[in-house]
Amino acid sequence: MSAQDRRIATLAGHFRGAPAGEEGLLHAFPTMANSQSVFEHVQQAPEDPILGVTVAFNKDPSPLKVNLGVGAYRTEEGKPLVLDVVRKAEQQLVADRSRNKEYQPITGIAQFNKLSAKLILGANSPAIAENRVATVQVLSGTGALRVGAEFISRHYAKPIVFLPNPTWGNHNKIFPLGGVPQKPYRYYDPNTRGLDYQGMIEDLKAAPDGAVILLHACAHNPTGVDPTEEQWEGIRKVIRSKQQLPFFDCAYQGFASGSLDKDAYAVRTFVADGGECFIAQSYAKNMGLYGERVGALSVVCKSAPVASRVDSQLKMVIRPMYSSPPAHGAAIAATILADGRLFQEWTVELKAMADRIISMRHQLYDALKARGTPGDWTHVLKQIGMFTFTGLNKEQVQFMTREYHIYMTSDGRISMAGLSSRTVPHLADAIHAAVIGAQRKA
Ligand code: KET
Repeated sequence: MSAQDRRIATLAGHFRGAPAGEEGLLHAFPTMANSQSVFEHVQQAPEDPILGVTVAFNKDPSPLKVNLGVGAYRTEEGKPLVLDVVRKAEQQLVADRSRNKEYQPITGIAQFNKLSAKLILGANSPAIAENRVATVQVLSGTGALRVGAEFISRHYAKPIVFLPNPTWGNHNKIFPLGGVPQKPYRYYDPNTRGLDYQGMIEDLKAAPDGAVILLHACAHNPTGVDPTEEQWEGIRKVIRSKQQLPFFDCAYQGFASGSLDKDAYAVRTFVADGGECFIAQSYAKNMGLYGERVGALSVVCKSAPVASRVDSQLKMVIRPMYSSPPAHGAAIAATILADGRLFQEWTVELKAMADRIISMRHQLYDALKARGTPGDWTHVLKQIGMFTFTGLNKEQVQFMTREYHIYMTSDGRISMAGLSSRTVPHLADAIHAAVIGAQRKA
């Protein structure tokens, strides 16, 4: 019998099946076909409060439907946008035959890490010059938070995090699962639709010395309410006086004001005082690289030797979690960040996105005024970044989805980046009807 014949004979044996006695025995095992699933008890999980909105939207056949749920930028035509500068960088990468698909280092592309730290801390940052920033490439903003949480749970003496109330809905899942229990601090005042600065300061003062304090670097999600520069100064003083550890979530650099430097203000004032902090950076929104999962985690330390040891321990967190990050998206970002001309083009495209969002704020405000919708809607103009926290309640949101096919999160948050001149009147009609309806009921 040739080697090939032997292989065929063995294969044929597999198809004939096992002898009768053995077969009966195998069927008695729980993971075999004829018994109940070992997962029979598993309950249906609810859809994600944000990404589940897109699931519901996709199922709706109505031509009127608008998705204002997830924070993802859309053009005036309602289409996802791939930045021109991203296409250019991508073409350069594809054309470069010297590139390969080898594994990346555990902490990703070194140049990407350097340039990400520079983007958030500023070109002349002493912390960078002194080599006391440990930066690792991670799976977008979510990955940065998760890796940061696990590092804190392993190496920090006060593993408890205080989160603003309200905050991005994933924060209070990421930190506990990363081993860091969470508590809220006061942030938003529904009466003024602004910052509850006094409440925030009181809660930070009442939090334990050394606690981790999560701060949205700019364009607070979901409220669109940011502290003023004076308020940031007050917040910094309390946090530093209590030796608390600031953890910045920076998912919208450039989206708040249209300027990358302005939106880095809060982070840079904290780093300027020489103290330590964590920074989670995402390129999902500002480069439109959502699905490429491009982000960085920086730990600003007191000295270069500490930063080097922190870097070594970040590797110990990452290696058993996902080994190493994907290459493509971070290579795009690094190409743009490294090339003066591409960087310049990026800032122009970023500003255009931020400006379109601001123009949607004015159009929506004007449309509500024109309809005489009861209430003060100036917060639509004042709030910062991708979202408007409308103040509409869960019932009103359900009404707008049911009657107008407008999809948004149940807390009344709308993504202004998902609106266009074409859909503003429809949204204004829906809000008007929801507000009038609620008044009638009351
Ligand atoms: N932080 C904040 C504050 C944030 O809003 C998001 C995403 C992230 C981190 C994580 O983004 P990543 O894609 O991992 O870089 N927010 C939008 C999308 C989502 O919920 O995943 C949103 O709020 O719609």
